[in-house]
Amino acid sequence: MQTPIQPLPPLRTHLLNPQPHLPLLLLLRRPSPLRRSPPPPRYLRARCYGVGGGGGGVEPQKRKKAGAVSAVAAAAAAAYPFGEIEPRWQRFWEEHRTFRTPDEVDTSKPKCYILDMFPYPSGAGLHVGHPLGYTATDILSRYKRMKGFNVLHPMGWDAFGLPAEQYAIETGTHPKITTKRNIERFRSQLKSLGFSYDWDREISTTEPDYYKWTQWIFLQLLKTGLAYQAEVPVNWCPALGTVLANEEVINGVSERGGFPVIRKPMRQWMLKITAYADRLLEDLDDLDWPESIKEMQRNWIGRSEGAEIEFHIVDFQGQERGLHLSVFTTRPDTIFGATYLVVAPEHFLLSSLITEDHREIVEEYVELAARKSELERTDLQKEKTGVFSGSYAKNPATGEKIPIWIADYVLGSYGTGAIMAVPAHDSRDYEFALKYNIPIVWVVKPSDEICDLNEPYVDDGIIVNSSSSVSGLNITGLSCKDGASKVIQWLESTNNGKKKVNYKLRDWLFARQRYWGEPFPVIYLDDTDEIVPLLESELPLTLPELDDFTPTGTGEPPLAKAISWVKTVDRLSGKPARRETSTMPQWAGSCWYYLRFMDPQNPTTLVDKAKERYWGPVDIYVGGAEHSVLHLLYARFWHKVLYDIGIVSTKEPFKCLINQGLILGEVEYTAFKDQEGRWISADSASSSEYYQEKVPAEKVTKDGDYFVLKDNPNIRLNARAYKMSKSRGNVINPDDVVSEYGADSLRLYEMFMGPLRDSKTWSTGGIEGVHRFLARTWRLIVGPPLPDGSYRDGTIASNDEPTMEQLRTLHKCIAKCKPQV
Ligand code: ANZ
Repeated sequence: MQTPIQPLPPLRTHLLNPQPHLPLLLLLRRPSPLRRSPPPPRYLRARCYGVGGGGGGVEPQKRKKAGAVSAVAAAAAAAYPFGEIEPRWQRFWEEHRTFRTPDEVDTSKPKCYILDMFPYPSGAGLHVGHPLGYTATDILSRYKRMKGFNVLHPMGWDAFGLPAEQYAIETGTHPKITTKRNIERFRSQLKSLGFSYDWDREISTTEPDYYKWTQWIFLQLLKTGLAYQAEVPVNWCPALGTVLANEEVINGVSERGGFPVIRKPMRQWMLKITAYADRLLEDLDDLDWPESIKEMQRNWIGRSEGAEIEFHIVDFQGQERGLHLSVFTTRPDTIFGATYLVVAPEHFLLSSLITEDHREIVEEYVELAARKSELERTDLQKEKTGVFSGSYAKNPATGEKIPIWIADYVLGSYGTGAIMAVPAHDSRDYEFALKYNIPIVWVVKPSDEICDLNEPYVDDGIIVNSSSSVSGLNITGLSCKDGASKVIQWLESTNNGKKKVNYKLRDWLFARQRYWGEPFPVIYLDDTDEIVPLLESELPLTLPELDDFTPTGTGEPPLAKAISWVKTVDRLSGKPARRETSTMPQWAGSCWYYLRFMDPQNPTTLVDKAKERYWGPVDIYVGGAEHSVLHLLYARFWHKVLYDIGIVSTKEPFKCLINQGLILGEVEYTAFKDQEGRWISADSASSSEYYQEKVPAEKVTKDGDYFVLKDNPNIRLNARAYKMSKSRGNVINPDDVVSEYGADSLRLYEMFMGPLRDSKTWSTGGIEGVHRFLARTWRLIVGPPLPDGSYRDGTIASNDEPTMEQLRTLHKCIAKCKPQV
């Protein structure tokens, strides 16, 4: 039975400070002093946690669900009534909206916007990896509030996406229902962990009030010419009658059913992210982000400076055929060494290049190449293959006739889809030239000294062998850099080419043939197919209700089944029209959510200008490294577009980025046995005749650097931690941990596991240790349980001045805790 609980008396600093964790722990349980008073008086009296008692307010059989509740954990729980303390404070925070950031804040105070990457509310609920970053940002947020900052620390849901739709296909449950259910579960899980989010700012990308502004941004992209349509290949599965997302295709077959998937061109919405490539690259320099993530973004954008060079096509006699082939090169300085050209098998000029006597063999080759992935084709280890086209080109620098080959190590999707091959200075070309007996001409050497080169020399050096009276070009003796500039000048003055910058980054395919996404705010006029954007006043264009989410079988998205929704009229002309049936990709909603958190209910604008100026940019953004490229690049792109049209005041959305490490499952031990079932030590178990057996942790002990069998220390074991996965059965559910040990134990344990950015292995033993530490802290403040198992009223803390002895102990402790610099 519960009796009223007294307020926690103000804690004396001499009790708060003995250990650095201690004040934090205690303060975590108290609302910020900047905000509200402590909870109403209630009698601080724990239930009986002794034999037969419900530890932490959770029934023993319920706690059992978490796995084997160890005797140690049960005993520790008996001394720390987290099941009473935690929900009480969580209720208090909820009732008093303790962590609400008011709509209007005192803007003379400094601000700190601390953001977690908002989760996709999956059916599986929270994972122990989620609270890792969330706890770190929670600690920071509470700290900053106490330091007098206005803190924005919101949470929401990135809730459009495939799983809810697949579930709808399988069960007929509307994705709206599944999403709502999953969000409720996630929310209650997060609340049970005691995070200090401002729940008044909660948003979901699936709410029409939210996606109205996602659609509005799309309209701005359309207006500025950054959204356009193009024919692009999609993954089409004829057997399933549907277009599949990349992640649904595994080794060329559908993940579901294993049916063949082909690439089929379809008209798709594209976003011109390439127009922002340079700015996306340059502005990385000023960001306080992990260098590895910046490098990944740089590589993804893949900027290459060089030249585009025109080669005239000639016949065997050297006669011009009135055609020319454009190549992209990053080494125009090596033009005198270009002894052949290569075009990709999918090059648009291929059929005009191949001569009749080579047609059959080329066609065969092209067909073979079409079956290979780009990765296979560009693998440096793979033997290079190719076929001669029968045509030649004139090297504009030497005036010489060089052969044109077709080879799949050149990709149709990069540069111009054709290269000038310089075997003396490029390893792939070298290997190819050796194989097909093509001349190799060295035009760069490492230094002035005479040296014989008999392998490709790919570095910079001094240019040799590079002058011609035919073209009048002479770069011999120059450095590669100067040579390249001179060649570019010459190309431009003789109309043979120009300076060119290329990017690996492609425009963003911005459409999915799916139901559960944002509808596009455009219509097509039936008579002319003209695209007409909706008026801003017509937003949001809401998703129509649909009962049948199965694919149409024609490649049309499921929305095509909403016939009365699709059929519409153009407001201005009154002409019959139809709506777009594909939807936006899941990335769309997460591209700008951090802005909406600043002003989540604004009905008239995406974000109020003054609020954006105060809160922007996000000061600290924490999330998994799996988003290091796409989400962060897309969000940066949209932010820059919004900057250009005056919606936001900063060039970048996220000032500081921190990637939390992965939490791996508990270490697993394996031992070897021979055919007779005898143990074999791991260091001598090289034979494949031995088989492996999993060994439970309680049978393992550590001996020096090795893990060995407890009852036979001569047998060494293998120890390894794996990524948590359902199939491995090593997933830890945070709910179980919270009910067994309390939220504080989970949070504190995750913070003590190791540096936030590192990968770490889960250890149930570790959490028990942390839990015991908390229990000790509890006993220090409240005192040990009374003989009947209950606790004293109030705490053993007092307002008395500390004695000299206490102060001495305190300061000795502070000295010990002082960080070692
Ligand atoms: C001549 C040359 C000489 C090259 C030399 C390299 C070294 P990045 O840095 O990745 O941009 N290339 C161009 N287009 C290609 C395509 N579609 N598929 C495969 N390779 C392609 O690389 C640019 C270089 O990759 C270009 O410069 C071209 O080879 C090749 F000593 O041209 B180079």
